[in-house]
Amino acid sequence: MVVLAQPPVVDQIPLLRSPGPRDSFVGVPVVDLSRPGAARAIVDACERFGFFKVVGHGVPAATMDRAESEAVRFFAQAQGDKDRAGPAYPPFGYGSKRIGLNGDMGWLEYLLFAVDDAASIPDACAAPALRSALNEYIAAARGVAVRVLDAVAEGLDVAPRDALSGMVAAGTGSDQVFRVNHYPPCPALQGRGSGCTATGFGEHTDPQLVSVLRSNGTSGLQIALRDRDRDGAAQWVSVPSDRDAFFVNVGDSLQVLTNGRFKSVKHRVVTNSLKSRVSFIYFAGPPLAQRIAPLPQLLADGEESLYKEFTWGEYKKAAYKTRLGDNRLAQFEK
Ligand code: GA4
Repeated sequence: MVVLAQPPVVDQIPLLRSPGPRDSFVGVPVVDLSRPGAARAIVDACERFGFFKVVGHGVPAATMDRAESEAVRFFAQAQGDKDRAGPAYPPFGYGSKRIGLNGDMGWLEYLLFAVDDAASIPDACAAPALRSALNEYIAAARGVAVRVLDAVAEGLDVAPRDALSGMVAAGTGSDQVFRVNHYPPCPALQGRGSGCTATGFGEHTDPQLVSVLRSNGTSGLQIALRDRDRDGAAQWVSVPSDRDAFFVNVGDSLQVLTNGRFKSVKHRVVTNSLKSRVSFIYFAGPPLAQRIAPLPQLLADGEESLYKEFTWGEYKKAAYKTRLGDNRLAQFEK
């Protein structure tokens, strides 16, 4: 019998040029949620970058630490035990390397959860200690998303102030998703040249309203600046990690609700060749039946929506038919 050697798994993952120290982005807007002026600062950051860092959030370090150590414990298990918590599709659970349903691959393993209205993951989805640590964390992350969306409404002078946060708050039937990503170091890259790294999570925008991310102290997250370089190429910059802060992404739905005044931020994660990265992302999606259209108060006289009408449920269904890096909003532009 002839046994054919499998190509190394890393060969199935798109390689990227490694970010150099010059690419570290010192200009990430920092918003202190506990200070007056936060609403204005958030709107400014959403307009310029679709991305910002949140400090002064009041979420106890213990909540983050407990969730992180339970997640690390989960990923440290034998592969067979982790596989028993999967697959991630359908509907939710443990996944490794495959992202979505259409062939995207990344150098990561993850847990993906549907979150119910009480900000809890389903009972069967994780062992009790992990579930309880994650539920506490998810409730806190939802709180941050609600405060951020209240601040967006305030900064844009939209009434009522819960016009956006009301799509996510408890009791609204919002469509929330939570994921824990683990990016192991990628030793197979050593020897391929210092400029080479693997894609952890390929470039994409998030379909929801906003996403709230927190990671351990390992770098890897990059965002694309709104301005392209002189050759028209995306300018990727590395976001310095901060385990005490949250990072907020504007998603496609908030882009539409602001009629393009905010743009969803393109982002990706590259592997760190030496250190594991663990990140938590809470995706604040509206209820499935929510109509996604520009808030009337944000349209100037005679200004029309740039987008065709759709509900969040319709957008989500369309999103799952796309590849990660696709421009998902393009099919809804007028
Ligand atoms: C990107 C944001 C969230 O991680 C996610 C992702 C989802 C998935 O991993 O299942 C998608 C991706 C995300 C958008 C396009 C589709 C669906 C993978 C993919 C190729 C959970 C989400 O809601 O949309």
